[in-house]
Amino acid sequence: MMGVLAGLTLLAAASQASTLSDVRSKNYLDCGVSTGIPGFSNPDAEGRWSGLDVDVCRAVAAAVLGDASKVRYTPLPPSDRFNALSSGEVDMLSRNTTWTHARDTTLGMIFAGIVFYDGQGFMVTQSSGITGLPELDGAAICIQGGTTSELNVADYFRETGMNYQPVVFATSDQTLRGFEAGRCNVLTSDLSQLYAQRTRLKNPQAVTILSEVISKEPLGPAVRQDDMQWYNIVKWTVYAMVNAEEYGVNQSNVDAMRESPKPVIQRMLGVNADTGRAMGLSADWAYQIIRQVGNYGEVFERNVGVSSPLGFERGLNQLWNKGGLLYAPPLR
Ligand SMILES: N[C@@H](CCC(=O)N[C@@H](CS)C(=O)NCC(=O)O)C(=O)O
Repeated sequence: MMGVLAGLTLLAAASQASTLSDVRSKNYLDCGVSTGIPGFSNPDAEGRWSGLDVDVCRAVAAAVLGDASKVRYTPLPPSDRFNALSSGEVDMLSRNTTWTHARDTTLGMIFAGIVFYDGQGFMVTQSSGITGLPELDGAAICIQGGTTSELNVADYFRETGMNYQPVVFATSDQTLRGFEAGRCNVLTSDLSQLYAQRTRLKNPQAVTILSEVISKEPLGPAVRQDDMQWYNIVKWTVYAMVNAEEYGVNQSNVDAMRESPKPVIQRMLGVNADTGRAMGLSADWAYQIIRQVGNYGEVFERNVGVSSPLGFERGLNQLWNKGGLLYAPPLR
């Protein structure tokens, strides 16, 4: 009897998903990204991906495989992204995806953190003369289907009693081309994506991004619900990047910081503690993230910050002790 029970327990354990061992045996991470949003996940002419969401994939690969370059990127339009995750086609999603209740509870997936606090905004042609939300009444609005943007705009116009004409496209490229071709005077999406799309316009001077937002769009990576170990790995990868910024550890000083007398830094860098073992990782997992990819602030500035083409201020995406919302639980 005992033997049977023990056998069953083993079977149950064996049938549990282990994304970590899959990723280790493939020796690369499959990361689901967008089809192309500059600053977030975007391929160059040689097919090399970069962006804030891409750096989250790279950070997970650094933590798990010790090598940030061991990532395969799968470009996913909004309508395919959740199936790609639940079917196992990708190991994680890191793709300007908003954390919502329905996505967290009905799709077999779970969000592992927030890497960009965003909100839905509107980009308008200057020739439309629109300067604020009340003037959107009656407008034709270009939107990408399968997004929270499509749902929020419907809520907003119902709530305000205004009218609009949705012009819905499947890909971001089509949405932008539709806007450029005059199918609509207004394009709505997350502000991050509007700033990104504006850099791709032939004449960026001819548009304005309105300052108001109509929603909360917390963007972050997501994993499948059936693998708590993997969930912890992705979640703590994001937290390690935020904690590293808070403790002043960055790509250029991380080696010197191994000599820091501060216990919190020693622990984070695996100098005299092993915070990796309980997640199935090596003791230097966070060191590898910081050395190869950087802390959150470095990743933000490089990809979307004020001196990047997108030009975002930190705003809500600043650390909690500098007036923003980024607050990572302690690494201990
Ligand atoms: N954050 C929103 C919108 C995300 C989204 O997919 N936005 C479009 C607007 S530009 C996009 O990224 N498209 C890129 C693509 O189709 O690959 C969501 O999670 O639904």
